[in-house]
Amino acid sequence: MQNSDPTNVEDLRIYQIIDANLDRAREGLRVLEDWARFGLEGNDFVTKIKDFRQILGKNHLEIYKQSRNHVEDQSKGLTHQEQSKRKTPEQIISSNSGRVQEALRVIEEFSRLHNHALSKIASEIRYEVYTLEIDLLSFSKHKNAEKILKGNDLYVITDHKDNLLEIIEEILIAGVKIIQHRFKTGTDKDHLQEAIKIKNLCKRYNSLFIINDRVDIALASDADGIHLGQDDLDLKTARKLLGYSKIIGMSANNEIDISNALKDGCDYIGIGPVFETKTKKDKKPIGIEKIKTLTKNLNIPWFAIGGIGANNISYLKSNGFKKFALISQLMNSEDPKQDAIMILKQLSNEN
Ligand code: TZP
Ligand code: MG
Repeated sequence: MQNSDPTNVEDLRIYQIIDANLDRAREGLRVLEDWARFGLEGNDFVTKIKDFRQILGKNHLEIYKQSRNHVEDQSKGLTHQEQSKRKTPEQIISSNSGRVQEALRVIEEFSRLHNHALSKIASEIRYEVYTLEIDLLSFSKHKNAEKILKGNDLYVITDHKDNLLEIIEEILIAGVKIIQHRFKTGTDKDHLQEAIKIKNLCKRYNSLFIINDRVDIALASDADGIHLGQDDLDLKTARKLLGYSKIIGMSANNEIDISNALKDGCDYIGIGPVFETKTKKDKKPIGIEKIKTLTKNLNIPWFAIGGIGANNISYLKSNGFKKFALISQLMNSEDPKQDAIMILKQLSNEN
């Protein structure tokens, strides 16, 4: 403590500002910590935030607390109309991170002259909270997408169709929550344009939107994730480019590919073809027994793919398969909505 004189009215006002803002910063951090703990189960975040709170707590000196009420606070209890508009946990994370950052900035400015150590601490934590906010939001987005992947058993992949958007909307109306855009022929411009249109549709129906093969198109269309084959960009590079908020899925059909995918933090796996399929004529089916062996101890979501449709889902389910990805069954359907409803019913059926 330097240059302080607690009998000086000026100083008391400054102490009160610091007292109020230490409370504000600690309260905001507590909101972030509780969401990290109960909402996200993000233990690393919890430890970090707790640490910040404790440092600020230790620096919440008696002289600051004692200054409380020395000056009547005319603005006490005032709320801003934005506060009542907050809805999602992500909005709460953002607004409370902002609150913490602002409070720390005030502490930094007003403690600079009499308590240089506190000013420095406030500045350091403020910078950390900028990163923390982005990381918490990414983590939250990733968790939401993971929940959709875990909670939904039907994954629909697109094909080239003149009325693709109509087909997709019908499927979304039926309740499909995971769509992958697979675009194999055409210009990059057309690819991106179609991707953005589908992404907007998926957003409207709260469904996950995943891009096949192309990390650049996934980024440009702000997709929820990417699906990579073994010959596409490797998972680590894709993760570096996409950041942690995006889902990364992989096609993996043998022990080595599966264990590598798991090691590199893959979010889900596609395995197939289960059966022969016109969509991938050159690929030999893996067969049910081999897939059973490969997935025995797999603890991330996995989707069987290849030749799957209403005619064989029950059979695959009786073999312990749970999640399915399909293209032609819905892309070539006369009534994609009714067919999607029927398949979803088959999947929700316990038998
Ligand atoms: N990967 C393995 S099989 C396959 C892919 C992309 C195609 C599946 O298409 P369909 O029409 O559902 O058999
Ligand atoms: Mg591919």
